[in-house]
This record gives sequence, C-alpha cells and structure tokens, in this order.
Amino acid sequence: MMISNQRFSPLLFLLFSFCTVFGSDRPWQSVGPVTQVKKLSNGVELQAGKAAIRVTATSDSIIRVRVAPGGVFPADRSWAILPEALPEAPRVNVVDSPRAVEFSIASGAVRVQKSPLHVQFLDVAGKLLESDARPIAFSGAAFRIWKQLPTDEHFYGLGDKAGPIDRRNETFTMWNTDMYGWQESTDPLYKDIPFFLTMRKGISYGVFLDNAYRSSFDFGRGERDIYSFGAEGGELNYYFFFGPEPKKVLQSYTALVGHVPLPPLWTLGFQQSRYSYFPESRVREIANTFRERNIPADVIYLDIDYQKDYAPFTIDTGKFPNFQGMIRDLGQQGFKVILITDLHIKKQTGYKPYDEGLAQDNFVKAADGSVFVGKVWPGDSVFPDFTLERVRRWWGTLYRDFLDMGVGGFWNDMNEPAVFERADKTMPLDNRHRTDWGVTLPHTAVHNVFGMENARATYEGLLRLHPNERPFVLTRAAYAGAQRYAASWTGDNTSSWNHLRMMTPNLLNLGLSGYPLVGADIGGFAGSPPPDLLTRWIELGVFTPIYRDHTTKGTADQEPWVHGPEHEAIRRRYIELRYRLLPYIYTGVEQTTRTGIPLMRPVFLEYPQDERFYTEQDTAFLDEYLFGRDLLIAPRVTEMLDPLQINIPPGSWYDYWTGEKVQGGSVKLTPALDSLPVFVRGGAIIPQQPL
Ligand code: MIG
Repeated sequence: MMISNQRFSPLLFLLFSFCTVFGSDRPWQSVGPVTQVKKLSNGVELQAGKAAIRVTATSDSIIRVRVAPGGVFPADRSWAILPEALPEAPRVNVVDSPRAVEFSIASGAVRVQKSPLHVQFLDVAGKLLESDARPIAFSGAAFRIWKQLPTDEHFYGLGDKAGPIDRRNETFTMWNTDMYGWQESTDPLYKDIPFFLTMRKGISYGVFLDNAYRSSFDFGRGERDIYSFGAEGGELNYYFFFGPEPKKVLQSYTALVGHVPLPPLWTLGFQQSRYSYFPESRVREIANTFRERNIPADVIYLDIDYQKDYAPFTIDTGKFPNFQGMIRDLGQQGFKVILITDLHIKKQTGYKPYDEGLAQDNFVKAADGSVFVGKVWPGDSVFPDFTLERVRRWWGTLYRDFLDMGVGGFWNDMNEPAVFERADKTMPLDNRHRTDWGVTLPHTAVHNVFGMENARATYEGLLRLHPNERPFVLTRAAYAGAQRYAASWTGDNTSSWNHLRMMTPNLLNLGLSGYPLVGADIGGFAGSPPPDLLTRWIELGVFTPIYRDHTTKGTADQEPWVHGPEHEAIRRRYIELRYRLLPYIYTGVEQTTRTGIPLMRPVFLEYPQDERFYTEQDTAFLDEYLFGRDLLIAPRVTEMLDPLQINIPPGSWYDYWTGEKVQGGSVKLTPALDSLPVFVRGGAIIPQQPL
C-alpha cells in the first residue's frame, strides 16, 4: 500500500497539496494498482499490493465496497444494518479485462479501474454516475475516499445538521454532540447519520459509510471538483445505492437500516412541554387550561425537575405529593404523560439503579478498569454499558413502575453522551465499552452509537414490559438505525425567526437520512418567542411529524394561550387543523413504517424531474415541501410583508383554504399572520376527521 510507481508522482503531488490546504499533515498512503483479481459469486475480491478490496452486490440495487489495507478483513459487524436485511446476495457475472474489472446488477454496474485504482458506478445505460477521483488512501487508522464532483450535483442527508437543505460546498463532522444554543453553522450536532443521497438532472444515488467512528464529509468545499469522505478509525466499508429515483435510493437504504415502528396515534397529536413543569399543581393547571380553552392536546412532558436530586427513575414527592394520582387524573382528561429518564445514574449507595447496576457490573469503565464517573445533572454519575445486551435488558426493567402507573412514553436526553465539566462535553475517548460481539471497544468506536443503544434499551425494555402496547421513546442522540427505536427532536434551538426557518431543511434532511419521526421545539428552546413568531411556529408545526412546544428554564410561558385572544384563536385553529388531518397523518406515518419515505419530504422526492426543486438558488423555494404525497407546504418564516413566491409542482394543485385551482408553475401570495400557504394535489383524497 505505497505509492511506489513513478507514474503516480503528479497524483502524489496533488495528494500532498490537498493535505497542505487543510493544514493536515496526514501522510496519506494511497492504495496502489490492482495486482490480482478473484471472482466471487456476488462480486470480486481484488489485491492491490498489500491491500484487499472486496466489491460485492448485496441486492439488485446495492453495491458494497470494503477495503482492508493490510489484506485481512475484520469481522463483519454493523451497528446499523439489520442482519435480516440482506437475505440473499445476487449472483453476478464478473468481466475482467486488462484495464478494469466490472459487473452489473439490475439497477446499474460497478467498474474498478485497475491503475490507478478507481471505483466507479454506472447506470443501466453505462453512463458514469460516480467515480473515485483518486485512489482510496489510509493514514494510520484513518482512511479517505475522494470522488469526482460534477458542478450540478446536489447532496442531502447526514442526519441532524443545520444550514441549507443542499449540503453542497460544505463540510460536516459526525460526532454526536450536546450543543445548547446551536446556530446555522454549528457542526456537529446531536445526531449523526453517515448516509447521503444526491440529485442531478433527475437522477439520484446514495452512499452509506457504515462506520461509527468520528467521520467527515466534504462536498466540494475543500476542492471545487472533488467531494470526499472518511473516518478516523474502523473499517472502510460503504454501500452504494442505485436510483435513479431518489425514492428508490431512500427505500433501499431504509430497508438496510430499518424502519420506524408505528407510533401510538396520540403521539401525533399536540404535545406540550417545558423545562420543567412543577409542582404537581402547575402540571394540573396546564392540563386544565388546555381543556378549559378547548385547545386540543394529547401530551404533557415532565422534564428533570420531577425527580429527586435529578436521579433517574425517582420522584420528588415534595414537588409531586400524589404523582400516581396525577398521572391517573391527567389520563382521565385525555392526557398522556411523557417522562424524561436520562441515562446517567446517580452515584449514590442506597439508590437502587446504582446499587443494582454496580452489583451486576453494568457500568462503562475507564481505561484503568474502574467504573467511569462523570458529572451530569445528578452530580457524580455512572453510565450503563448500553452496548451490552444484558445491560440493555436490565435498563429496561427500570421502567416497570412508571409504566404500570400509566406513564405514556419516555424521553432519553443527554445521550450523546453529555458529560459536564469536560471541554469535549463527553466521556474520555479511552473509556471501555463491552459489546455483544465479545470485544471491548474504546469510546472512540462507540461514541456515535451510544445514544442509539440507550434508546434501544428503552424501547426494547418497554416492549418487554408491555408487549401489547406500542412504545414511544424520544431520543436526542442517534446514529443510522436509531429510527427503529425512537422519535427525535433537534435539541436546543432558539426562539428566533432564523431558527423557525432552519427547522424545515433540518427536518427534511433527517427524513432523507432514514429518520422520519422528528420535530423541533415549537417556539424555540432558548429564549422567549415574540407573539407572531410563536404563532407562525405553531402553524408550521402542524406539518411536522412530532408537534411539541418546548422551552427552557427561566423563559416566558410558551403555551398556545399566552399572547392574548387573537393569537390564541389562530393557534387553536391550526392545532385543530392538525387534529382534523390526523387520519391523513396517521396513514402517512404507517406508510413510512413500510417504505422509509418520510411524511415530511422535499418536493424533489416526488418530482425528481422538476429541477426547480433542487437547483433554485432562492432557499425559500427549496424549503417548500410535501407533507405526505398530497399536501404542499410553503413556510412563511420571516416577519416580512412582501409576497411569497411559491413554486407549484407539475399537475393541478388547489389552495387548501380557498379551494381555488392554482394555474401555472408558480404563484405569489402574501400570507397574513393567520395564513400558512397549503396546496392540495389535484385528484388526491385527504382523509380528515371531525374535531
Ligand atoms: O442540559 O432536561 O435538550 O430539551 O429540557 C439540559 C433539561 C438538559 C437538554 C434538552 C432539553 C431539556 C433539558 N436538557
């Protein structure tokens, strides 16, 4: 694995100039030319110097690429991919010629050019879709892959990222991070999903880098005509998904990493939260006010202050003298309660989760083998080793009492994991995690999946306790596959118009990353929204999957009624709209559980041939989206009074409010404060229910 051949010196020069540009002194070692070809039933294994490269078909639309720099492939392990997702690999016919080795599957072909080594993907007509721009390279444990970047390629996905919907011209890091008050260019955030899909001239493909180490993606920021991705450790192992339709790409990806389970219907209603509602009388007052004012709502959240000394699975009976009675009474009023249960266990003898966990050796260890202790809300805390099946089972049992009391769902926060008083905000990278694979891994290898395994433990635990009820878990951190266990929200946003604007591309990209059941804190978490902003946010929130109003400590009250009768009336009308639309929404979510196509979807997902929806420069156009297949939403996310130009997809569309047919490719509207532009696809049936 060395660049020894003279012919590659210009290439070598390029590589090193690249490194200099980024101030990185990484001595990249490129994989050399192919020296040997071995045909397999479903692909090919190549030798290139010391390196081995395995390119295989895993379905009729997915190709997998693995590279072992030393020639030996590690055990085949994935946190993300479902073992049952790859039933039978198709048989392929490998064609080996002096310059390249190549094979086809139903949706396209893969060609490996031998010298220099370039992996290339072609469509069914043999047209190049994607090609390495340089040979794959390694540097110690790190690796990187460089691809040619056409000027009109657009990129989506990567999970929880702020900023414009198109990832082009930006760089991103995958490292789950607690980011209070994040802004448009803050990266990384709470959830990282190393999957992206592209759009170019109506054609889409996707790539999933199945690697949970810290990884990074550069879509033409460092170099204008190259994009690249790589990780700091773990296996070079990625999947290529053929389209040509973006829907097909997303369907193949989600078939691999799993779908969201059907959530209970009530979780699709309006949810009210705050950090924190207490004491008990205040919680009852909030519930009563919703009912008195006839504002529909299904859920009240209790944040960390219901607990005794912030210790998970306890109740502060001073603040909540009749907790169980409160849950019951709220239940009679038609409210479900969702409780926060953070993963950090208070380090305190006499506290059952600590004693039990310690006795069973359930906690993450420091490098020296002692139980790792970090400071979080409860003070000194320990962390369950969620990567171990028996620990997940134990964690699940901790929910028994709450579940038996009638608590509706659970909220797993802080699971990046967040640790206070550390500059890196998380646990030491050399902490040790035991795994079900029988190997112990450093935190570096596990960090990005820790939150997912926490949510998994909760979800599977709830299912085990009440097998006939669909669990509801809300997680903050996630990795590819976490949608199998929990819904999610975009963490600590801010009460600003800009954050209302950023909600749409962020949620759309989560959907395009296989993570469909998501929402943002309506009204914003940090700060207090002015009345118009909260009203607009409640309007747009109707058309997001998880519809939850939430705010932090010390902010103004943020319930729908707080800004006087005019605002309250508008907000009530929109929350009512959400309830009228529940049959449509529930049906859409059910479809998502089978197809992976999110409820909240960019217009190009349905209309890939209409290039306006991915090539427009005006981000207002790009933030229009479809809610289900049949509703077009045009967010009004500024205080400005000038008209909103709205692109209308092909076919006939009708204004939802007036029933008027929209003619032509675009319309201009000046939506008053009480009006959110919504259009209905001609011929669609929108099932609705009475309030
Ligand atoms: O350090 O539980 O994102 O929604 O209200 C803050 C308190 C911890 C962060 C979550 C937020 C929640 C808050 N939590």
